[in-house]
Amino acid sequence: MQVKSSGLRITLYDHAYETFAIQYLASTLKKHGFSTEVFFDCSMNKDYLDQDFFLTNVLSLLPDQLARGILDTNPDVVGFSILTVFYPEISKIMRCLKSRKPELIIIAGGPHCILAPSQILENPDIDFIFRGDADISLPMFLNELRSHSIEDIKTFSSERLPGVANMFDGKMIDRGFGPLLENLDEAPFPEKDAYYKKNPSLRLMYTASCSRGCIFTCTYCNSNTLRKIYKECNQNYFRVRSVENVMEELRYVKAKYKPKYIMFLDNLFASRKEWLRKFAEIYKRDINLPFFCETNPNVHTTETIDLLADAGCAIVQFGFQTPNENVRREILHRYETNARITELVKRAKERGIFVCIDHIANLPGETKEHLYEALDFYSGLRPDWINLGFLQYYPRAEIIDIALARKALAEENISSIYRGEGQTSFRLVSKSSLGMFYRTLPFRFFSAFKLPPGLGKRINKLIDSSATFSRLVSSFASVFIYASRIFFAFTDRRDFLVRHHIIRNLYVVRIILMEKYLKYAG
Ligand code: B12
Ligand code: SF4
Repeated sequence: MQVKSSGLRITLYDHAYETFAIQYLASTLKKHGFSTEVFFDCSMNKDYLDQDFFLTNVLSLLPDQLARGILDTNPDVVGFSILTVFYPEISKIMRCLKSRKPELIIIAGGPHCILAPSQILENPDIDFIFRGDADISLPMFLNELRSHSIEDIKTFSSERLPGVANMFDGKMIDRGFGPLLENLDEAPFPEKDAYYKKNPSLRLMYTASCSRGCIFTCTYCNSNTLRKIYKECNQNYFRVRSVENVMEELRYVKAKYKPKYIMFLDNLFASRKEWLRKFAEIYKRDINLPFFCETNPNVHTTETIDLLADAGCAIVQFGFQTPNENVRREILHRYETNARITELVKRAKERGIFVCIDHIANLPGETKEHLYEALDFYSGLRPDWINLGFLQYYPRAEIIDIALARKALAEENISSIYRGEGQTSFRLVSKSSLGMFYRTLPFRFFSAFKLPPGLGKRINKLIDSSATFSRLVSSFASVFIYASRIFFAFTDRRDFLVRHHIIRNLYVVRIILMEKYLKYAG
């Protein structure tokens, strides 16, 4: 079968959030002259899937409704970016697409394709996957598709189809990893119009990316896995755009979309002092909008925190994960000290920045003592917010071996991790031996870092001593935490993220009700 040689139509699917991969690939394909659409699925954020089945079902389009929406764009090729946790959901959409239009070519990329290619290619609905960056390899692939049959392409060499893998004669043809775009300034600015057209509230907060990859070695993180993979190919996965290029984008979007805030979604924002110094000066002068950034404490000092504050940083999010230095070093391979994080948080707060800390619970070998230690530490540190997450195992992550050695995982859990079914969400974690403790943990954390220290300690003691109070907390903690986060968002001017989240989701509700119960009903 050969796809029509001219007018090849590509639709890229995106969901819930604005995915940079899709936004950059869409603009790259347009630059290469391909007719490209983005189908933006506004369903309720699917990372809540496991948290609230009721809301997700009511506020998500069904896979067949999504397939119909995608097919309305009349594509020859449909592309998906797959995060591990979303693979089961996405495969349902693919199934519906293929059953409605068997000749459709389905391609996929993103972390799960890179990490679990053979498991993904077992899915007969997927024709090709892309491993690694596709800024260079996707246009090459589509050019081949313009002039060759898909059966021919399936046998092509890695010179013609770098980074592409597919099944042929029952075997996986693995062509390695896609070449990296070494100079990120060469990428066109990401596609935003399709997103803003569908959900106009998104234009209030422009999301931007100044870098790709990371230099650190955290055992639970994909970026570390990718860094190692590309190192083996003698390529440097961590790349940073020039300040000039970032500013050119921001000046353009400021004039075009008039955003109120900027959200920088890098793994490692401003990892180099000279870059940040230049950024701070030009950003303040030309952009001057409050911004959010996420970064690693190891690349910052009080001096760079000052630069962030001078530039107009309103919210900074530090990956920290646990205050137990041994656990952090031995299990997570993170080498920052508590002294450093304390110094940075203090300085950022003094400079008026809203400080969020990431904490990961349910680490291999975690005990109640570790959690009490964390409560104590946070009650002294007093960040403005703590994002409490529960460890999620991703394929090929080093922490899998550590967890196996410490018997926190069993061999039989591994295949479900590779199938994208290994979620350790709050619901599942709460069934573990520390279950009750974990169920009360969000409230315990909240009491420790947000309430006056004496009160926080008393509440934590009460949870320990009274089974009734503990049950009450575990039942109502999430509602309470959400409500208080909303309260703080509307009383703390800097916390624009949550305010934006609420506005965005109000639009989402309207869009979904229209699409689910009117446009694609029946
Ligand atoms: C920015 C970011 C976010 C942002 C934006 C979301 C997004 N999906 O872009 C926010 C904060 C919203 C976010 C949220 C989440 N994220 Co996130 N995020 C990132 C981060 C830091 C950078 C991604 C990025 O922008 N890269 C820049 C783009 C251009 O590069 P890329 O994604 O690698 O894509 C290239 C290739 O992979 C390939 N490609 C990708 N997709 C496709 C599709 C096709 C068709 C093709 C051909 C090629 C292709 O080509 C692209 C261009 O070269 C990564 C870390 C990382 N190193 O990737 C984590 C990461 C992707 N996130 C991750 C996770 C788990 C999440 C959450 C599930 C967390 C949570 N529980 O809430 C949510 C899910 C949100 C969602 N619905 O997608 C994990 C995924 C792990 C995994 N194995 O799946 C990562 C890898 C971090 C980690 N922990 O290791 N995230
Ligand atoms: S610093 Fe962040 S992005 Fe980098 S390896 Fe660690 S967790 Fe991943």
